[in-house]
Amino acid sequence: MGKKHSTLFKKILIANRGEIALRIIRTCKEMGIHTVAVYSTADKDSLPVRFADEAVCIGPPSSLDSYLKIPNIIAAAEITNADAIHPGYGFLSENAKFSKICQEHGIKFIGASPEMIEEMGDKASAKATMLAAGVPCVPGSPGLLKDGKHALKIAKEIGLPVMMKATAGGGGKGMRVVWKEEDVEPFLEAIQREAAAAFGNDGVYMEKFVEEPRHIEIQIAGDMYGKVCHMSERDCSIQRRHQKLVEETPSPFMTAALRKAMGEAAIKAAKAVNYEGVGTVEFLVDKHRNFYFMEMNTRIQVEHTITEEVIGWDLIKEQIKIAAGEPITGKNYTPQAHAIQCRINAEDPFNNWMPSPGRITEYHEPGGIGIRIDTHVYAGYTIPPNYDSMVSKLITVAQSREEAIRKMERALGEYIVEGVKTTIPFHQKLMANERFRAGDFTTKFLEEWDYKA
Ligand code: MV4
Repeated sequence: MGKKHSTLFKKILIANRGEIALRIIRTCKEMGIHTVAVYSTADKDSLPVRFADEAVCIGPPSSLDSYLKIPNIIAAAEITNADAIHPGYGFLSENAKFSKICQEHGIKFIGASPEMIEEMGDKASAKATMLAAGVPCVPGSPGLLKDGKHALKIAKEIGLPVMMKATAGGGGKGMRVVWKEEDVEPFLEAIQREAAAAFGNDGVYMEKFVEEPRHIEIQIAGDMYGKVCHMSERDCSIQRRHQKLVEETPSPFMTAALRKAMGEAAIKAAKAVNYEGVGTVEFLVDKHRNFYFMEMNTRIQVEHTITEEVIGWDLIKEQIKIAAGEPITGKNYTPQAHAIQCRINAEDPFNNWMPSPGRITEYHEPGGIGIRIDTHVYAGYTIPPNYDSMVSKLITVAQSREEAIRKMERALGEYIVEGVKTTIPFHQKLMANERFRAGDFTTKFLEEWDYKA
């Protein structure tokens, strides 16, 4: 796949918006690559539009008519003569059809091949591939469940509680925990129905339910010469309804032995599919430090920043170089510092996380050593109601976890965002929480913690 010689791109179109579009433009500028921003009419006054070399309007505010509208994006790339497209995260970043159409138009998609996206997007087939490659997986059904009787038989074999998951799901969609035998059949039918409607695929598989797991993921990179390396882990256990709120590296739960084992498993996973590009292998980790493959993400992730801060790599630059056919070093990395990211959203954490779009009337960013803010907002900017509500990513990096937390408290205290409600007060409460400070949390932490008290 791709060109064997290492010519970097002349012009990259960024098929995204917000902070990640700006983040990609910044790296392109540093690499001497021209940029094309695409934007919906809701984003005409955005910083990516202002800072890109060229900008093309691709439609009205609705994502379906703009950032997800493949013909408009391809037309923008052709008009501007872009030789590559960077999809960022979300939108078309893991869309096999888009990756294929880019290929057919001779435009390099800076992401996974259509085949890879399809294979990793089908969770049961991804799991079978990983199991065959020797990557630890949660014990469960070999492939899809045939019917209720088959499901009940397997549930009895592995023992309740079990989880049934739609093979086309992921990120928390199309899955249920089963605690009672009599629920196996009706739950299976419900997931099948929901999955058929949501994904056009009613395949469901089963696995043992891992109670109170941590979500720990390994950042990897692979090149077209078969070299793969890992950049250690990120702990993303602080989530609400499958939306990550805080990420950190290293994980407070990590040991040298676990990092080595998980890093090796992630590399095995990437090699099993000849992975090319930067990616993430997600694992569930139980209280005994058993770890299990969960999903593989073939995109740059929101939380890539903390890995950059502790490893010293620009991961967008790596993505671009790998896509252009450059080799990677193949060396594995261990964090040399501690980084934490708080996602600042325009939401009201004290009113059911209600979105709070609108005009930012006053804006002041914290600064000083060890502070990074990735954002596209500014004083006077209006957050449109049409997209996700992320305002910024506030990242601190320090020599120890304790220092990174103290720095985050200091930074949150200096951060002024007025005109919209934000999650800043929530993060302040979290940073002060004893269990958080002790690193004693799982993916159930936010459900259990009464942060309003
Ligand atoms: C699980 C699990 C427990 N046991 N699988 C959630 C998202 C999707 N990627 C898989 N997920 C889970 N799969 C088994 N066998 C618990 C979750 C889960 C979870 C995982 C990571 C982070 C947050 C979570 C919140 C609820 C459930």
